[in-house]
Amino acid sequence: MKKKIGFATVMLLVALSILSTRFYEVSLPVWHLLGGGNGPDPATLHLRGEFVESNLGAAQDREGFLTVRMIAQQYVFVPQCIIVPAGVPIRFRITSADAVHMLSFLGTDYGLKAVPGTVTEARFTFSKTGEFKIPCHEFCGAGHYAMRGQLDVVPQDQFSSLRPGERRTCGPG
Ligand SMILES: [Cu+2]
Repeated sequence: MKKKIGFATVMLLVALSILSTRFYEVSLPVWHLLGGGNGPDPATLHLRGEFVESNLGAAQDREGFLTVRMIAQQYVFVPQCIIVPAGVPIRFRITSADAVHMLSFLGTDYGLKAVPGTVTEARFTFSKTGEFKIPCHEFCGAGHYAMRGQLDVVPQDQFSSLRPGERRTCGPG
């Protein structure tokens, strides 16, 4: 009798561990509630907090820094096209709405990892003006190879002449 209970307990524990692993893989919001992230909840990024749509793209922050906020999600970057001035340090803050993504700014040495539940922050200065492609370099699913954004680096005076709304994105919308 004792042996039977022991076996049943072990089987129950095995079943629970398999179930919880699956849960962990498919349900990031649950993982987040359990304390797995130190940043915004991937499930509500668009609804509240720092990464709501009106807050994305380039904007001057209170300290006078230019901050670019972005979301990476299967299989786009939001905004898809970002515009920044050349020659000034730019603070990037990025998170992911789903899987881990890796942005690389082609033609520069810079890259950024986007992790769900976490905000990655970095400061970059782009010395050259031009258009730089931003492919995803971390396999993130079926559409990974088509996942690419764009960075437009423009002269400082051109950027200064843009209205705040025009600094959000250089793409359509
Ligand atoms: Cu990817």
